[in-house]
Amino acid sequence: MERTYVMIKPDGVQRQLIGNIVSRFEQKGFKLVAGKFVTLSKETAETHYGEHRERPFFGELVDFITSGPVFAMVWEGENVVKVARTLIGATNPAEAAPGTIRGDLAVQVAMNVVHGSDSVESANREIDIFFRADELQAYTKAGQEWV
Ligand code: RTP
Ligand code: MG
Repeated sequence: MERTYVMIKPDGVQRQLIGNIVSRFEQKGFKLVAGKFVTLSKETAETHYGEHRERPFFGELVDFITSGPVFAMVWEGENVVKVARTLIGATNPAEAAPGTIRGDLAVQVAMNVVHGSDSVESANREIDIFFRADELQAYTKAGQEWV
């Protein structure tokens, strides 16, 4: 089954939006298989966002994502990488549709409350950065047959 990496950023944690965001993924029908509350080191942040190393906002992005704890998660389900990105909404909250997480809960591009992997390859890479294999839980989610 497909998996994706989702991370509630320091702004989402500090605004007490963890429950709201986790709820949306649960209600959609995805299964939480791993979660942890961590503060990223500069090295981990630079590895995670490595594709943006040459971008002008890279320094600010790393400073922001390391500024406080994040809530790191792995979600599992059919087509979960793509659907999670749809639930999250456009990168710039000003362009994110109402009903999406960023459309409903954020204003600024730098503080857009949540990260989601952009491809299956990115998801596998990012899950490996944040979780050991034995931190991913296997269990039967009630109601699985309905979604
Ligand atoms: P993320 O990786 O955090 O899920 O966001 P994303 O895929 O929607 O967007 P991405 O292009 O990967 O950019 C990563 C994060 O960098 C910040 N950003 N700032 N100032 C800017 O123009 C700018 N552009 C991007 C955003 O916080 C974005 O989430
Ligand atoms: Mg991205």
